[in-house]
Amino acid sequence: MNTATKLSGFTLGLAAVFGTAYGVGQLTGPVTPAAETRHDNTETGHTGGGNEAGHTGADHTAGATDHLPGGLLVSDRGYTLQPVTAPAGEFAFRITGPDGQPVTRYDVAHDKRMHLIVARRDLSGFRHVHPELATDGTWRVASPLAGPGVWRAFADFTPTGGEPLTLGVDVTVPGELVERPLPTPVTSTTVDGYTVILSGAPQPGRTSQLTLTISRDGKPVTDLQPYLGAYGHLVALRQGDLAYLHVHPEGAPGDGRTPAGPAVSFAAEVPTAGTYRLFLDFRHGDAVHTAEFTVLAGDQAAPAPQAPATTAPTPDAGHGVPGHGHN
Ligand SMILES: [Cu+2]
Repeated sequence: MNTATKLSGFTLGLAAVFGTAYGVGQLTGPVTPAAETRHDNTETGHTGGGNEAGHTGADHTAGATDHLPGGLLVSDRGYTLQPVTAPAGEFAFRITGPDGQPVTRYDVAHDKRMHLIVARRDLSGFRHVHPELATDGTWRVASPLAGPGVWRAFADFTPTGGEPLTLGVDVTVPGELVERPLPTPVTSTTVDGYTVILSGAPQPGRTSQLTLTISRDGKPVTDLQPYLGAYGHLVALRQGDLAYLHVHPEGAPGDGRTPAGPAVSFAAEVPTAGTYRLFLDFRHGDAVHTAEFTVLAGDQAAPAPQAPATTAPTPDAGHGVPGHGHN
């Protein structure tokens, strides 16, 4: 019934080649052979714990889940994201730890102990909110799920004594579903009266600089307000499986070299070619605004603006060839 839920168990290498999902184990984790060999990683432990910069994915000795983008797994390294029944208008969940008990101790990262990001499976409806932790380990927040659809909820956190994790789970809000086609790629967008221009293009497997420049009424905004310890926060979601990338800004407010706009730069690395939706949160006028962009990474980005980014077959690449793929 809910086919979207079955998309969550990607194997990264296969995703790059076929752009499509293999069979997955839904809530129990991936069952592909490649993934099975990875499970011993969780048992042998992580000697690299505390290496907060170790998210580049370049270390071949690391466990396989280290190679996966965030957000694809509902359970990883002993930690599991569990939605909890909540009153209407509220969203609640907990994280259980390796001992099966709800986790109650978290490290602060980007000013918060828990970042909850939600988006519909069609990449609409993005929200980034900060739930409150109850003493029993339940996180609660006014529901950010704005309307019917299949949503992906990402919990981005660091359990005290553990490594940073982003777990993801599908949540269905019943009602009449309105499909929203992904907007075509552009380099300029407007939100709440601000114009945001994107320069730079993400390249698979290596770091690219993405710069977002913010203006209002034709004037550069030079008094951005810090938000979560930065002048901007950028989340990228991959179309197709909603792989989650939290991109770190270059520089920080108060470091003596990072201006408060109009440009905010990020070092971004996307794992594969594909279509991504970027969500830039920035704060100005005591309000947080979110600018959204569709971007193409890799060979799909080579030709000038393609019409709908979702279906265009690329004749020189393997995908799109009739009869290619499944058996
Ligand atoms: Cu957050």
